Amino acid sequence: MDKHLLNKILSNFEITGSLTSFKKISSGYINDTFKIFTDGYPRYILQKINSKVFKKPKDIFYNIDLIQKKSMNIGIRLVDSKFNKPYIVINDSEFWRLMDYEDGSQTFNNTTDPEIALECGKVLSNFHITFENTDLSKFKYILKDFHSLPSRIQQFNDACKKLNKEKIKDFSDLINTINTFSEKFQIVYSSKLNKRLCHNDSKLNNILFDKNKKGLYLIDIDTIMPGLILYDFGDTVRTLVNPTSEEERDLKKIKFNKKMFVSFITGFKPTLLNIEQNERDLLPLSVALMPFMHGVRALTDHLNGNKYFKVSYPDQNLVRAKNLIKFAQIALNNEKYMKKIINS
Ligand code: GN1
Ligand code: MG
Repeated sequence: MDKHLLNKILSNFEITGSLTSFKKISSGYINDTFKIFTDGYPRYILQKINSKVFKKPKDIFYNIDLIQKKSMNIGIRLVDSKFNKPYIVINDSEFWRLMDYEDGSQTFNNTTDPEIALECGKVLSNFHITFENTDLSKFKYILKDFHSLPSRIQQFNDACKKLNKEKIKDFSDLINTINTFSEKFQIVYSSKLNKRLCHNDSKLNNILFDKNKKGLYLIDIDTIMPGLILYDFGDTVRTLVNPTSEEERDLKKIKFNKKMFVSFITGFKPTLLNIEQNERDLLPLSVALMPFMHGVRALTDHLNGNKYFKVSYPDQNLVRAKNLIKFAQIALNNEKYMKKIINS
């Protein structure tokens, strides 16, 4: 990315000041993200939406617009383009959006600080209280079957079918684990649970904090669409109670930090008291479901030649898969404990 091109893109938005420098933010697996410094304030976050993943980027803005028309606040402030849209399109297919950068804000890839867990609980609870009783009928499903484990398993099986016998042997342990565990999660898809407006990517590093570590709001708004409370709960908790990130190769470092779970639940109380019993009952299982499903997706992508998630070395998706599936097993061992805390 060069400064000239960035200037060209920025010239399409209503911004204050002019570009002085920029920094690529590399934590996301999908979009291209840049922090933009200008000679004025606010600073900005610029993103190019990955159109291979998001085939209908306009749907993302459609959902956000629905929310904002009801004066519901997601926190994020999109900057209007000079054509009065919250994005611009260049070369016919590249969607770019610009957001105000929250001055002094920060995110965490992993943590063992219970105060942060408490704040995460509050932020996620706040999101769900805000969107409670939202009429979901008008919302677009941005990514079809995004959190459907049955279809993720189907995609995984399709990828396995293309492997030769030698390769199958290399992956036999992981394949067996996936086959054994996937049945445990069927109950999520056979239960008639409430649909709610969900963030659908509520992992720790998508929760924004101010400089004093107070939780602000959820960032990364691409996947806001109807879903189950389990998806959001499971995704936040999996990244919060695990002291290491999903990039860690040393599986011994993967743990379940009980203190973090208790602290998160304290912050999440308002939503916990608000949801139905059948949703509450499955929350502990969701802490295993989400990493399991992400692990299956990462392995599928590895087998397919890393076409979906960004990787910086060839086996990165395999490392993620082993890591995530390992955490899912640990989470299953902690199901009873989580149930006890949730019910207390
Ligand atoms: C992707 O790009 P990022 O990191 O926000 C993915 C999530 C996964 C995550 C892995 C649209 O999100 O589902 O949880 O990687 N998003 C999409 O941590 O596939
Ligand atoms: Mg995302």
